[in-house]
Amino acid sequence: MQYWNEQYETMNLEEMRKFQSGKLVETVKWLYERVGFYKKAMDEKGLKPGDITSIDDIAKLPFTVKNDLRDNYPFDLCAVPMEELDRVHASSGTTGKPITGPYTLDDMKQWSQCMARTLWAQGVRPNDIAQNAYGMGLFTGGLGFLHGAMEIGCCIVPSGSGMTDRQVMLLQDFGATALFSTPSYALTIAERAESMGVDIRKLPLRIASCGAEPWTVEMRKDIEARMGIRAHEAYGLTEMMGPGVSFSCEEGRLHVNEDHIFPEILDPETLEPVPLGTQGELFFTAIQRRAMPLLRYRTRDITTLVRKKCDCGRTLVTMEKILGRSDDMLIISGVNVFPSQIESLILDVGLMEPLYQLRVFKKGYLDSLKVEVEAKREVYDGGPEAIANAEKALKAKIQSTIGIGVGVEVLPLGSIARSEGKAKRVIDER
Ligand code: DLL
Repeated sequence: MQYWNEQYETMNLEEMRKFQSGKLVETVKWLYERVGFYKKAMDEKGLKPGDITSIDDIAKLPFTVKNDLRDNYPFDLCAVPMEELDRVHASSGTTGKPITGPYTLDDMKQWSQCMARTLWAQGVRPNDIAQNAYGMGLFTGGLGFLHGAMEIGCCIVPSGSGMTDRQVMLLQDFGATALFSTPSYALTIAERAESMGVDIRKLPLRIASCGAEPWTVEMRKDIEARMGIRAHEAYGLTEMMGPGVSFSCEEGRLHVNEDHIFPEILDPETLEPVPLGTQGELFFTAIQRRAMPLLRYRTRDITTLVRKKCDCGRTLVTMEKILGRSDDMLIISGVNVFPSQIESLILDVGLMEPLYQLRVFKKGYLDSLKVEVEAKREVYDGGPEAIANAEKALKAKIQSTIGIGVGVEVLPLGSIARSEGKAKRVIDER
């Protein structure tokens, strides 16, 4: 079979809108009757559940932002009592308390289905052996992929993240055909294999499903070439279920599971909808979940929604690759810059590895940027002159493409911390 769930993956727009409308109406009523936060937010707008009759009414609904989750930590936004929950995940929460992701048993089933759709579209089949190198625990990556792979019925090697030498050994000895990991960890594994003298391209591995952090097309191609595989993409966030919100198909386009998670792109300044095909900030409404469905949740992720016939046959709306999070956007000499744009250029120059960090500091009143990056081995082998030339080449490329002057320093081999999960790209010294 071509699709995991043909009915929803190939539904025509009119039917999808009808389906989404029904689910939104149910969800709004569910929340209004059970979650004080949403009742108050709707009352303040003079809205009653009965005012929401179709998905087109979504714009009337209140927004939810990350601080609302913090203020209501851990379970005040939950629509069901704790004893009716089946699972709680949580985001790592770099500052303060984490964001909680509670699920009912039915939410768990939906999540598994969304993940099975993801993996099926990416070519995972029951006879595959899947090494799951996402962090297994509160993070939604490891267990989300586990549930999807269990639905499909392939053989799972739950290696978790870390112990990279062992990951390489397992790839060799167990012969995984699919790898699940963040893109930066896939790269760490590829690099470690190279230094162990193991050629992953000669192993049975054929696909990877990567996500949880922004990565560029250039980075994807780099992983594909080093491992001799096809690298696919998964996108999601703890607040909406974890991975399984959108997935790349064989055409490489990211389809949103819009029968579960309804996407909107809004202008981040005005919070007004932008026309399809225009870049803006992604907002999501969970229209089928029951433990803690969020309305119009502000993700901070910047992308574009596109509704165009996909050769894979799926009609689910597609999103472009995430450019970055608005929180990670830097303003250098008055120009907006995302780390992913620098990543593209690092790889484009052809002399560097996608191992980099961006140091942001104050120079007078203005923010300045220094790109610290590792070069390819042959550049180091060429000595100081080759290194200086590589630095010059990247500096010139950034100046001519983005139009900003930045410092570039090629660091000694091995100085950038290798990622085992989400890579930290920005060091903020302001
Ligand atoms: O990272 C869920 C996930 C796990 C997705 C495994 C894919 C694979 P959080 O830790 O809550 O959840 O982080 C969510 O990570 O808002 C994006 O900013 C970023 N992100 C996730 N997937 C992608 C992706 C998981 N494919 C936040 N491309 C999101 C770019 C991504 N950014």
